[in-house]
Amino acid sequence: MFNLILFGPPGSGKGTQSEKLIARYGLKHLSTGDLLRAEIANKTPLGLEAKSLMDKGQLVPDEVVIGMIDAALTNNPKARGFLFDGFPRTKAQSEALDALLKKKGASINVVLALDVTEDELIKRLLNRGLTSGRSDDTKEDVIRARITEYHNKTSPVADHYNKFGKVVLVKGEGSVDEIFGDLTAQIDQRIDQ
Ligand code: B4P
Repeated sequence: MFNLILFGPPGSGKGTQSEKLIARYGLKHLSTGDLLRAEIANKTPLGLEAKSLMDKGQLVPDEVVIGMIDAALTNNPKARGFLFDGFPRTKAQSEALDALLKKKGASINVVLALDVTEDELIKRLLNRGLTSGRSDDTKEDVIRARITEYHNKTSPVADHYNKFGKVVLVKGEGSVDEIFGDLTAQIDQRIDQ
């Protein structure tokens, strides 16, 4: 199995690059943001709880997203590997992920961390908010709250995987294709073709 975490702050290009990476490598894409938005669209109790937190720019509780990932790993026993997008977002989530993968005799192969300045993040997300209909992208104070959550709760995830030498920083500014080229160069060094 080849398991990759695409890491970075909100708006760094995780969703954008994930689409291209799964097409290239045939990995199963697991985006907790997409899974949560599907719950919201289906108006499930979990979706309603998640929406109120997401609209404030806060993270949803660890047990909710860990449960989603656990189910997705169980439901895809034949996957050649997984691309984790927007997960893990806390140290507890990263420890839970390591334990879930260990049960499958697997682990995280690499964490590719997209590096983008804060001004650019805010510009991109406000711009997406003009057309996406995503309520967490329309207000600058909510976007800033998401970035603060990232600094406080999510950056420890990189520290966790850095201890195992698994984090590679990739420039996240430039054209989508240039960034894709840098990401694939890192993956190609590590994946069995
Ligand atoms: P996510 O859905 O993960 O959303 P995101 O981090 O905002 O988006 P992403 O990083 O994928 O967007 P992209 O850069 O591709 O999370 C939303 C919310 O869900 C969180 O705030 C949280 O509340 C909750 N949540 C999700 N996972 C959770 C977890 N594990 N634990 C707890 N809570 C969780 O795109 C941004 C924009 O940039 C796009 O418009 C794109 O077109 C543009 N863009 C991309 N690349 C570009 C480039 N190179 N140049 C210019 N623009 C670019």
